[in-house]
Amino acid sequence: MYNFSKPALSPGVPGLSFNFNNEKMEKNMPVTSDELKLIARTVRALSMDIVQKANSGHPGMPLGCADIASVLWTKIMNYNSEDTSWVNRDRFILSAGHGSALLYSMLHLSGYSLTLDDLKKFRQMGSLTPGHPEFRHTPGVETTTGPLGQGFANGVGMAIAENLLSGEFGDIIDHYIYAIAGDGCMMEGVTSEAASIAGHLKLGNLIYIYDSNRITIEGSTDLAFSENVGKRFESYNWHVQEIDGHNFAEIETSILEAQKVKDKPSLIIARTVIAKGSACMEGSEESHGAPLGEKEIKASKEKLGCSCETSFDVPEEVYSIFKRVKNEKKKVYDSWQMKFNSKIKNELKEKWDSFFTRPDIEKLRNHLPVFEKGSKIATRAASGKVLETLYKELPNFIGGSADLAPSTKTMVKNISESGNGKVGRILHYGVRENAMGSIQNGIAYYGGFINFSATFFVFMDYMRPAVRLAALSGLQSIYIYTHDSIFVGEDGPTHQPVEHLAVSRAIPNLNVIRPCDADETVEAWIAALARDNGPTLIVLSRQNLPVIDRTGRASAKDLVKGGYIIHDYDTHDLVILSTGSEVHLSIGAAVRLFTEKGIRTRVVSFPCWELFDKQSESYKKDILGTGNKTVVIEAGIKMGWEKYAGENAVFITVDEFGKSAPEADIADYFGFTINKIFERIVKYMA
Ligand SMILES: Cc1ncc(C[n+]2csc(CCOP(=O)(O)OP(=O)(O)O)c2C)c(N)n1
Ligand SMILES: [Mg+2]
Repeated sequence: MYNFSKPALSPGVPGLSFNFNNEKMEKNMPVTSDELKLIARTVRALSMDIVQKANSGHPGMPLGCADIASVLWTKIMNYNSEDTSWVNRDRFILSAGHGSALLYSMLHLSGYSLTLDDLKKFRQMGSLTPGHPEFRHTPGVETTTGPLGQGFANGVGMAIAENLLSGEFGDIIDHYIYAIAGDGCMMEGVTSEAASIAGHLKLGNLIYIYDSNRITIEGSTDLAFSENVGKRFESYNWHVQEIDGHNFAEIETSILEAQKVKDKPSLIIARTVIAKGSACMEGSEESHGAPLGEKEIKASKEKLGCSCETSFDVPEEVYSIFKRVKNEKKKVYDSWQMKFNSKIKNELKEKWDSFFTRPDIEKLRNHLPVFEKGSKIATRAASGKVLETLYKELPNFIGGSADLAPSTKTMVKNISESGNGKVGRILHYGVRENAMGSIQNGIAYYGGFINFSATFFVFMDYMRPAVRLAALSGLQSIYIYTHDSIFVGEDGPTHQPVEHLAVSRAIPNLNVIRPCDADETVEAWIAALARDNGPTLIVLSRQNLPVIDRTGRASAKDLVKGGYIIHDYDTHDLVILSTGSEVHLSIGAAVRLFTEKGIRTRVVSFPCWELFDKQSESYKKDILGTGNKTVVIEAGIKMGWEKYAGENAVFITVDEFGKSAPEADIADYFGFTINKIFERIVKYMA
């Protein structure tokens, strides 16, 4: 049990001396504090019932944050539950995603398409109320959360997007991003990275409330968390306040105060009690992740003054308060629409459409770079050339690197850049891959922008949680991962990805594209731009690669089929499946095999498994060939290739860590030269 007499976690944060005047505030309130009390009590009862009915879930957080949520949804946030994609709505993120019962209760009460019946199906198959909030699944849910800290960082991405959009369209975009984050979020590393960059960028539109109940699953935060969070955030350049999270006036006043701070993100440390309002569970970690039980719920409802006989009981009065709230909010919405109609529809229509309609890919094609056949260029450099076009042609195209822009080739001249206190279309994320992925997702959740991030492929490990969530949430996040194999060379095995292609391909709904040359790199970008319901990962070489002469060969446009024949004879004795920098080696070996040994080798360029899997069975059969002799050539682990090549294929792959040595020596050591491939195949065919 938590000792309530303990001092607050972050005592003495300056700038906290409010002069609360409840009476005065009451007069200005469209919702009175008695009404707030009734709402919060109802939310508590609902949340207890939701979790109890499912016999699974997290009641502690919803009870502890019911007061904060009641103020946010009635008196603070602008939204229209009937137009969930309203561009200028305030965003709300439940970073402490385990408190989903709270979010669902609030969405139900405030008029979103979420019925009491939906709440009764919490955590059940196919329901609108999954265990943790899921974007694109439940109306009103802005982000997928549950992995702690992700929501916190997503909000930073939203704040960046809001900032850029208001830079383009003026005060037609002027909303806030709110979040509730718990002790767990505050401990996660991704939060520190995201908070650090948010403070540096001076994102004044961020207002985060920290549910500081000092309880996590194992018990008191005394076990593992003793820093002064307020001071920490102050040093990140955040505006910090500390309040009693159960005092409506303090909640409201602190948020209004935070709204006034334009040059800093705001953290409101709300001292709360987990399971507040329950009969015997207040302050107990046991309330975190298990139903309270019928007996405790009955006693708690009695204590709160709710009806104890029925569950899912929402007093008519609560619905009627929310109806009034809805009408008030509708006025704000309507006046915004008027402003929008006069300003955007007349003056800025074309520009607006260029943000909010999908790019015309065929038109874009005409502007994309063309590469000289036979010349040599690293695919990362080819991607850099593509970026120049994209930045120029698409005003809503943004992105950045985690301090590796010169290496990932993601710097483009004469484009606005982020820096101290400003956002730009080129984002300098600093050395923060972890937050970069999650911030990028936040931008994608927000809408209106197409955005990419860039780093070395090996450091994808630092952002895998975000990549996974982008795939789960169907976000158009584009990842540029360069230095894609052992051919990184002298930097050695720490910098040489080997298992990363397999790891990436293992994530459902993620398109992993490893282009073999500059032309395929262009097509990889086109595929990524055209895909707006899921992320795309483009894996690029550090080293120069020949631009394959396509005369008499399939066009690189066939990349869209995932795999296609790039070299062939009338019939074939074997098939090579290959990707990226190994494709030109495969073609080189195939030519020698034919001229010196009469062996006819089909080479399949196989840049994207996921796109290939979507092709017809007959196409796949045609490409993979009729014989049973297959060789896979890829500078990564073999895992997964069996699916296309069969168990008995020859795998020229890298199933160990790489080496620190010059590129040519590495190629020779691991068998990735035309000579070595030739010899290996001759032996195999014999
Ligand atoms: C990245 C991550 N690690 C672990 C968990 C499992 N988990 C869920 S809630 C939680 C404790 C969170 O504590 P807090 O945020 O204080 O929530 P409270 O118990 O106060 O509701 C943990 C460890 C998770 N969801 N995400
Ligand atoms: Mg907690």
